Amino acid sequence: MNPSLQQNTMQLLRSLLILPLALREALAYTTLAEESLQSLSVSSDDFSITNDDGLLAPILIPRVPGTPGNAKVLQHFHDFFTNNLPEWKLSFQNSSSTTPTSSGKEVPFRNLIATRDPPWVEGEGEVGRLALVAHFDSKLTPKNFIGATDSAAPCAMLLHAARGIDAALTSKWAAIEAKGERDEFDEHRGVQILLLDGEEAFATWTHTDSVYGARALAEEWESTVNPAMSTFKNPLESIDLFVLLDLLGASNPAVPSYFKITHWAYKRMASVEERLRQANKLKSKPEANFLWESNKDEQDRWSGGTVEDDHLPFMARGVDILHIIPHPFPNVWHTSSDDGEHLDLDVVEDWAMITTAFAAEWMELEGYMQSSKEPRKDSKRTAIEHDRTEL
Ligand code: 1BN
Ligand code: ZN
Repeated sequence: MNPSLQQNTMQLLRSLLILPLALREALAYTTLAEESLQSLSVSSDDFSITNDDGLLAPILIPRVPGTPGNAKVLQHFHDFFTNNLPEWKLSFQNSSSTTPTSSGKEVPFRNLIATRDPPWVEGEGEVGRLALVAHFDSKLTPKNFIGATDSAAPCAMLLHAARGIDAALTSKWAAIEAKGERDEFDEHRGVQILLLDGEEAFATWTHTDSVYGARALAEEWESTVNPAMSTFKNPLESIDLFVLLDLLGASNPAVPSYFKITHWAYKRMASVEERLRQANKLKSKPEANFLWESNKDEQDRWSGGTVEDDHLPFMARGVDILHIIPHPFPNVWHTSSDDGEHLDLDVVEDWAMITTAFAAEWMELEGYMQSSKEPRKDSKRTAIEHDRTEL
């Protein structure tokens, strides 16, 4: 058989093998029960704009790529995972590029990747992952720009989500191993936090002056080959869904559903928001839900891809994207007023809770979200199975 025909045949066989899993995933998911939603909490200390021991305050500094502020924020992320989440595997992906303002000098860009996979998964290529993504660099101008919504607060939300699901992942995976069920293929699901550098343009946003870190990472992952016969041939294919948070933390955000292809995922997050509101777990009282476009249909306007951002190099390579960015953008966007003082901290905390609950549902953690190591006995009864085949 000629090599490319052989490759296509292998691809087809692999797709056929994966199909039952994809179908099963598409058919139903288990929501968090009311009791699990009630157990979620967000500490205001984490999102205080002055608490240096919190998640957010250390990011509220200028952090232009290649500057000491950028390195300091990266160190904050590294320390957070090392001190709180030792089971997460950390790696940096480094690149460099000249920019329109660097006078021919190379500027370094460093992305941080934090990954937690089931303990029995050895090596790459057999685990599909939820990627939760935000950029941590700040814009060169205006001088001393902080970028609190852009994207310090989203980064802090992701740290919160990682910590919020960590113990439940440990409990769930330990229970699976104890029951000897580790070979059930649908449990090969991991989670990844991508903190990306160099999203902002240095001069004017163009395809070459923007998303430096995301471009380098997507390129590298596309050419990183997993072992022969792997289910996923490279780390890009391992991404089940790329959830990009950006420009979050201002009052009254309205986030549309941008992509028809991932509208089902948008609806899952919108449902999380609605259930948290019903359970009185959210602090803000907006006129409409943040995620207000659940009921959109085929005929409506889908503006997917028109808001340029870090997802572009991934989307161009076939990754499914859920873009959580408000439209319109916050009033403070790219101004000196995008600072800690202009954040709506109720909204910030609400996004942190929504993101955590969304990740918990994605990772099928119902029954494991309490601090106890044992799954709750009633989890099967209280959780609701939802059909997500329809748009
Ligand atoms: C989002 C936050 N972006 C930059 N900071 C991307 C963007 C740039 C979106 C220009 C629209 C225009
Ligand atoms: Zn920006």
